[in-house]
Formats: sequence, C-alpha cells, structure tokens
Amino acid sequence: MNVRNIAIIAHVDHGKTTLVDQLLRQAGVFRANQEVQDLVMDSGDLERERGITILAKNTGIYVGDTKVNIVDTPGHADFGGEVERVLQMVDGVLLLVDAVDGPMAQTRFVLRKAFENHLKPIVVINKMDRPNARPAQVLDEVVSLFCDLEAPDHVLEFSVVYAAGRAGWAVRGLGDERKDFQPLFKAILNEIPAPTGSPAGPPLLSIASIDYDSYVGRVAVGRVREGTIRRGQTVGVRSRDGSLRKETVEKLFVFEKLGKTEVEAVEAGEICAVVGFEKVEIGETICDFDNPRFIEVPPVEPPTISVIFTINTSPLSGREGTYVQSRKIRERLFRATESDVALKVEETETSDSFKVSGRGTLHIGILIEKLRREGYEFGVGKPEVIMRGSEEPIERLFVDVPTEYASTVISLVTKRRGELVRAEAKGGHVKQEFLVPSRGLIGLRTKMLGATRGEAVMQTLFEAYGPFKGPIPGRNTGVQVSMAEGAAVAYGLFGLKDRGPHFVKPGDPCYEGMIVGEHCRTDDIDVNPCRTKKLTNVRSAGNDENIILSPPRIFGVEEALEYIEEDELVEVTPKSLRLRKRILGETARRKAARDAAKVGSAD
Ligand SMILES: Nc1nc2c(ncn2[C@@H]2O[C@H](COP(=O)(O)OP(=O)(O)OP(=O)(O)O)[C@@H](O)[C@H]2O)c(=O)[nH]1
Ligand SMILES: [Mg+2]
Repeated sequence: MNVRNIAIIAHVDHGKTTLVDQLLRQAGVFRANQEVQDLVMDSGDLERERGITILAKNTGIYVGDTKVNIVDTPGHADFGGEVERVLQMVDGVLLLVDAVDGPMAQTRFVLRKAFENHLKPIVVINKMDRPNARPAQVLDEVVSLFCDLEAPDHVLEFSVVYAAGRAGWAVRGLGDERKDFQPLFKAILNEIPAPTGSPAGPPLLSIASIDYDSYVGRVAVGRVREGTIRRGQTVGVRSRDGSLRKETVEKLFVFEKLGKTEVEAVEAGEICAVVGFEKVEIGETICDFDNPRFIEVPPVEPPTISVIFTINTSPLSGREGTYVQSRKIRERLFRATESDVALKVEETETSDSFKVSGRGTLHIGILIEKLRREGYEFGVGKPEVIMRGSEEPIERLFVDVPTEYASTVISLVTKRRGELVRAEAKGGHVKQEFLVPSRGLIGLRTKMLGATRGEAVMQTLFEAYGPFKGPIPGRNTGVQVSMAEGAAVAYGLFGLKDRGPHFVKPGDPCYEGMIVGEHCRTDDIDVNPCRTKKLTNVRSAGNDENIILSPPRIFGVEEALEYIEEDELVEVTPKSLRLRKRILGETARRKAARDAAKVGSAD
C-alpha cells in the first residue's frame, strides 16, 4: 500500500489545527452540505474552551490512491511531551511558521525533536493572507534556525511551501496562482519518504500513544514498522524493563477521516490502533512472542515542575465533589500518567498526598481542570521546580515589547534572577532574550502583562539545568484570611474594602483559614467577611442592599496555582476554586509562623 505519515508541528497558534481542517475538506472528507465546526480536531472540551490543542491526534486522508496519515500536535511548550511521543510514528513533518511572527521558541523545540527522530521536514510558511506577511525574511530566519540546530545534511535542502491554511491554498512560488492545496499535497507525496518495512512476517510496532474508549478500553496506537498485524493474532508485548507477555489482538483499526475504521490486518507502514491489551504502556513494543524484539525510542524530556495533590481537608470537603478519598485520587492520577509520558506521579510519606510532576503550570493546570470536571475534589500546593542535586532548571525567556517597556521588563526579570542575553530593536519593538531560573517564571506572566499593559508577548523554552541562582522574592502582598465560618456578607466585605481586593462575593461560603482577599500590605491579616450589622432599634439608611462592592477577583486554575505561597493551598472542587491557608486555625497558624521564623533566624 502507498502510505505517507506526517506530523504537523509548530509554535503555538501558528495554524496547525486550522490547516488540518482545510486538508480534510479538500481531501473530500466531509459531504458537500455537511456542517462542520472549525478546528474539528480540537475535540476535547478543554481544547474547545481554550482554543488550543492539548493532545496530539491522528487522522487519515486519501490523496489519489495514497493514504496520508496526519498527526496534529499541540504547539504549547507545556505539551511538548505529546509532540515527542508521536514523532516516532511518522517519516516527515510539516513545519509551520507564521508568515508574520517567524520562528518562535517552540518552533525551535519541535524542529530539534524532528531532527532527533531523523524526520524529513517540509517548511510551510503559513498565514500568508496576513496583511504584513514577510515571507522572504521569515524564510531567512528559518534557514538560520536550521543552521543553529545543526540540521543534518540530508535535510538542508528542505522544500518550502507558502500557504494560507485558513483560506485553503498553498503555492511553491510566491507568484503562483493561489487556488488550493494541490502543491502541498504534491510536496507531501514527492518529498516525504514512504515508510519502509516489508509486510511479510510477524508484526513489529512501538506504542506511541494510548487512548481510552469507554466501550473497548485501552487503545494502543503506533506505526507498524515491519510485518503485518492481524485481528485474533497472538503477539508478544515487550516492556521497557525487558519483560515479555503474551497478548491477543482483539480488534484493529486504521485512522480514516475523523474516526477509526475497523480492519482485519494492517501492514508495515500504516498507523493503527490496537484493542485488546489490558495493560499496555507507551514505549512498549508489539512483536513476535517467540522471537521478541524491542524498539528503542528517544527518551522524552523530564518534567521541570511539581505540585503536591492532597485530599481536601477544608470544612467544605465533600459538598461539591463525588470523589474525595485519597484512594480514588491516587488511582486517577496514576491513570493519567499512562497516556501522558511527560507526567510523573509519586507517592509521598503520607498516604493522603501525591507528588505530580509536569512540564509547566499549564500542563498541571489542565490535569486539575480535567479531574474537577470528572467530579474529583482535592487540594493542590504551590508549584515547585524540580532540582537535580544543587542544580535548578533554567529557561530561555523571549519577550517582545514596545520599546517604552523594555526597561520595565528588564527590571522585572532581573529581580527574578534572570539575565539578559540578547536584545534586538525592531520598528518600535524590542525583542529580549533572558536566561531565567524556572522558579522565576512562576507567576511572571500575570506580572509582565500588568507591567506592560498587556503588550508583552512572552515565550519560554527549557534551556538546561544550572547552578542555583539564589532566592527569588515571592508574592509581594499579604492576604486577608477569614477568621469566621459562614456565608460572606456584603456588610462585612464592605468594611474590608480598604484592605485590598476580594476573592469572594456575598453569599459565598467561608471558613476559618480561607483566603478571602488580598492585603494591600506585605503581611496577612485576619478578617471577618461574615460580619453583620449590629441590630439597633433605629433603622439606619444604609442597609445591605445599598452597598456597592467591586466585583471579586476570580482565579483560573493556573492563576491560582501561581498566586499561592508555600503555606497555602488551592482547594479544587467541581464547582469552586478556593484559596486557603494550609493550617486553618488562627492560633496554630500563628504558632507555626513563629516557629518557622525561629528556625529561619537560627541559621
Ligand atoms: N490570518 C490567518 N489566520 C489563521 C490561519 N490559520 C489559522 N489562523 C488563526 O490562528 C489561530 C490559531 O489557529 P490554530 O489552528 O488553532 O493554531 P494551532 O497551531 O493549532 O494552535 P495550537 O494547537 O494551540 O498550538 C486561530 O485564531 C486561527 O483562526 C491563516 O491561514 N491565516
Ligand atoms: Mg492546534
């Protein structure tokens, strides 16, 4: 069979999923009158809500009689693990680069990964319809990126296609007629190598991803490297520790259009989904049981950040969620690692907490968001970077701001132990590059946007582990901590309005130790948001209905994670996100703070 396997890779928002939409349309996947929503591959709830791709996904189209398997990948750095694991399924990549923005942080990351996997790239300069498109310069920038990454000789002669994914056209030459994707289809067929491997003999395939299907259970996805895999066949599954077990292929699927089609057999070259293995993991090899082999794949980059998940110990625990026990949370967290190679879950000294490590706060935030939607309730601590001995992760931070904010950005980043390594002025804007400890990046985005009136565009890329750079100041304000239990009252909140902005509104439940607002000073204060007016015989004019409060500050998951300090937690339930002190009782909390100060001053 004639097959091509490609992945679409790029920096976030450079138009991967939109391009796949249009490829599907032009390959005649949809009926003429079929209503199809945009970004049809972004099928998860969270993907739709946030407009980003989180999981890599497979689809297959026919170009003439050639089957083209396409893997759409996420562009956000936190989901880089997804890109890494799917690249082993393909023989080539479409590297999309925005015709205005040019190559960005994640372009570099994904291209490096493509080279590590020996993949042939086709460069697609995309979004050519943007009014200030600058294809020639962008191409120059891509060439320097190839050189920077020491592109292997065989890919130095890459081809270039200019495209407008959303409008549905691609051309090889800038002067060519812009009408459809034929030039792109041709480039894929002519330049991406056909997969090798003979269909004769037993199958050999490495599992690149695991999906769940509520009907059939675990679905293992990979490309058949050699031989043929058949329904009903008995095969060996070799795991990374070298052990081998016997399994039977219950069902087999190939990817077609927006779904999977069941088939009897899949030959070398094709990407398939295998059902019937109860315990199968990413990185395992399906092979001949009597003559087992193992396919080594490049290791994925390790996580850089971790948080502690605990059971919810707030007085409101169990009111809004279905699953609150540590056993349930444990089971769910470990299950998440089975399909996400960049996620790691470990037990801690207590049976009520688990250490979850990932690539960044968005990576962890999406996991939290998924769990709360499934009905889980739990507490999460402040994100911490993962040290390696005395070394800490350092990231390269790229910031693009109008020149007037350049010094503001430098002062903000250097306070967080960042070091300016490059600055380049271009038409009223400055592009700055820093090396910053990952610790310094936690919470930086909000501060940066605040300090530059939302003008800063920032991206990060993991650089290397390096020597510890010294302490970084945390949040520079204290918080208002409730000392009362009950519903917040307008009167009580109004009395506190000069202390700082609130995180709750009248009627919201509060408890002792819950954080109900920010304090305008650096220390915490204990407040009573439930305080009601003393009843008097004389009715006063200002009753509760007349009180006008400013709307409370509402946190999203990642924002809450980045806001809290070490002695605080985010309480997550399906309905609410609350911030709280770890130690709820006022007296115990004060004592703990005193003890900590003593230890601090002793050394
Ligand atoms: N002008 C223009 N905008 C485009 C084009 N293609 C995509 N966009 C817009 O760019 C934004 C991002 O598009 P997506 O297709 O979601 O980008 P993506 O690369 O899949 O993003 P991630 O998966 O989150 O990395 C959307 O607002 C699109 O409408 C294009 O050809 N021209
Ligand atoms: Mg996408």
